[in-house]
Amino acid sequence: DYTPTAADRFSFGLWTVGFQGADPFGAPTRPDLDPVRAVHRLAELGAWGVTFHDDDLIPFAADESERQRVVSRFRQALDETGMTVPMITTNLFGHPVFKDGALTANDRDVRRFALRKVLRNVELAAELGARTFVAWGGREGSETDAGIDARAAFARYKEGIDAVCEFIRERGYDLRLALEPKPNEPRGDILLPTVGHVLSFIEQLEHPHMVGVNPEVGHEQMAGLNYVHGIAQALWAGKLFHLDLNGQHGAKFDQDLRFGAGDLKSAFFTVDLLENAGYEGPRHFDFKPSRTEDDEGVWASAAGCMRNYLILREKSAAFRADPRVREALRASRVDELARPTLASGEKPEELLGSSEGFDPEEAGQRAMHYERLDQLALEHLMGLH
Ligand code: GLT
Ligand code: MN
Ligand code: MN
Ligand code: MN
Repeated sequence: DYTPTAADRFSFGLWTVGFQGADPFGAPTRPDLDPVRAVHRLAELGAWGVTFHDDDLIPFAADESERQRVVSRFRQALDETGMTVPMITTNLFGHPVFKDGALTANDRDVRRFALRKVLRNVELAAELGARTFVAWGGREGSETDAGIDARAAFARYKEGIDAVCEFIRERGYDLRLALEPKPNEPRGDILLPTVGHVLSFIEQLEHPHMVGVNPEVGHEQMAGLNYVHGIAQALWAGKLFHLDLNGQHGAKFDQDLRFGAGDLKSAFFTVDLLENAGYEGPRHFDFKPSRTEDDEGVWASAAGCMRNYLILREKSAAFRADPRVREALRASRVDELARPTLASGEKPEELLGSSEGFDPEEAGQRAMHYERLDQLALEHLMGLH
């Protein structure tokens, strides 16, 4: 059966199961969800971790005593259930003060307020033992290029992330940052729109080793990109610190469907990659239960995320073990790509001088046999093998 356990390292944002169903055209369809109840319900379903924005737990306007009361009540729920807090993130998008961004807002006092909010939340992350601090720059962007000096915005973005890293180092916290790309929504255009943009931004930082990427399935797919290739590049660069699993149907608004809904074939190859590449981070779900659902539907969709992951994990293992698949992989020479192009010690100069009797006409006629391989993958996915 597909019952999740702590060893599967499944985690959920409080804002996922707590989503009340408000959208730009309609009011909430579900009542407020008590974070303590969310912890208990998620634990019962077999989740291992819970994640949250500061404001998901502590009301934006809370004073110090309310803050302490809320946090200690939450801690008690963690203790009772054995749930962990692997990741924390900061809400820098909800309050009107952030309507023009946070770390890259034109108004300097807004930037300073945003940075204080982040630093305060870093303290909470350390207090709760989180190892990853996600930064999704949802409002860092613009609707008009006239309104933003984009080069200055990158300088301020770097300044903000550098300051957070410096703070973590000075406090001696065991915490890494993961920047989450998204191409648009809520801003017309968001800075750091894709995995690739984040990877290149990280190279400009003062402490690049402390910063990685938090790629979300739907966000890459909104940009028409291949999520599997995106996380593969992040893994290759040693930068897949965390990830947001969900579902999306192509390039349209951010759907945040439960994992497995949307592009199922991509979900299959996502799980196949994570399970075979030695990814050891959390399997974090960032989805929104549809506003058509009641409380029961919320938990059914959360359970569905984990169940779909476990089913796909089993399908991936069966696919890799199938002798026909192994044969088809060989026929497509997939394993040959792992072999370096140059011989060990061979110089490009020597390559230039060697024709090797290679016949491009003959090579141009070789078939790759991907159709057969892909059909086998589909048949495994459809439950035939
Ligand atoms: C928001 C966003 C998500 C991010 C969250 C982290 S907030 O729900 O749509 O993709 O991961 O800030
Ligand atoms: Mn996300
Ligand atoms: Mn999303
Ligand atoms: Mn979202």
